Formats: sequence, structure tokens, C-alpha cells
Amino acid sequence: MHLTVYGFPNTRTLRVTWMLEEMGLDYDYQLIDLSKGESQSPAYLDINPAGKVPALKADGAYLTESAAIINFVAALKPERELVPDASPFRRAQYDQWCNFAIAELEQPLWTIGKNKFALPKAQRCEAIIPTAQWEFQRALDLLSRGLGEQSFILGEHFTAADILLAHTLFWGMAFKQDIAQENLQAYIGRLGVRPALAAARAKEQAAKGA
Ligand SMILES: N[C@@H](CCC(=O)N[C@@H](CS)C(=O)NCC(=O)O)C(=O)O
Repeated sequence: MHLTVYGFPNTRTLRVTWMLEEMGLDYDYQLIDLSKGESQSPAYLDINPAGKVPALKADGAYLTESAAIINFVAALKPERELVPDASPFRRAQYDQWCNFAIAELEQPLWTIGKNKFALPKAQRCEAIIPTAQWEFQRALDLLSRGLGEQSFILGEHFTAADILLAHTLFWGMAFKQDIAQENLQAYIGRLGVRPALAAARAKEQAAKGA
């Protein structure tokens, strides 16, 4: 299957490229330069009407939403078990943490980003930022309790839920949010040195430089 990622560095695109690298799959990286407004071009809006990255082309058809793309990529090599499916309960535990990443951990950061720089100036409300920071800290406490002493969120086996969670923690660090929990610091360190992550970062830098 021929895969093309549409993306831009320092965005949720890294979730998809990291996943592809973990899976050992080949893909092209098509840069959509957000700083030049390329996500709003008519050609890209045909791919993703939301005008956002990432998107994935798989044999001529398009997918959007980073979490959905990751699950699709996992299904291309189910033997890797990056999306556990041994039982409905195990799968639901995986979904639980993916949904937590998207709905609870990420949203306060996105609120900060939207109200600092992403929304048109007239739509920004800086007064919301302390509330979003407080919500992020509450979500960190929940994640810390869920992780406990495990290496990964579902135990000792790395899954795609770790990609969503760790990417969002990296994002929190980039936004200079305090992540004080020792187990989360260790988790960030453990995930941050995965060779697939380095390969994904190299791929996006190469696309940017091309
Ligand atoms: N829920 C979407 C969010 C996608 C999204 O908001 N992407 C950002 C970059 S991380 C974007 O393209 N922003 C450009 C814009 O909003 O114009 C996903 O997880 O894929």
C-alpha cells in the first residue's frame, strides 16, 4: 500500500510518522507549510476540509484525525500488536487511554495554543489560560495514577496509546508546563529515546529542508 503523510513539523503529524516508523512502513512526507497558509489552499482543503494536519493518503483515499490514522496504520501490521485486540476489554483499555489523550490531556494544551496564537486575534481569550493550565495539571495527575510503576500505559508492552500520550506530554513541555510527577518524567525519558521517534523527527526535518 502506498502511503503519503501530509504534515508539518512540531504538530500532531509526529504522532502519525512516529507510528509509521514503529511499524517499519514506508511512506512519503508531503510538507503542508502552515506558516505559508498551505493548509488553506483549495487543493489541500479537498484532502482535509478542516484545513489541518495531519492527513494520510492510503492508495488514493484520504484519512484525517491523528488517532484514527494511527489505528488504521496499526491494522496494516496487526502482528505488531500496537493496538491490542486480544479481548474486547483489552481493546477498550487501549481506547480508554487514547480517548483520555485526545479529550482530557490534549484539550487544555490546545486551549492554551488556540488562545495564545492559533485563533484569529479577535477570537482569542487570554483569561482562559490559567484555567487550562489547571486542567492540564489535573489530567497529569490522572495519567500519573494510571501509569503507576508500569513502563507503558497498558503495562510492559508499548502500544500506540503511548504515542498519543507521550506526544502530548512533549507538547506540554514545549508549552513550558510543569510536569512534576516522577513516573511521568521517567515515562517521557523512556519514550523520548525510541529510535522510531528519532527517525520520524528526521523525516519531517528532511521534508522541511527539501
Ligand atoms: N483533532 C485533529 C487536530 C488537527 C489539528 O488541529 N492540527 C493542527 C496542527 S497540530 C493544525 O493543522 N492547525 C492548523 C490550523 O488550525 O489552521 C487531529 O488530531 O488530527
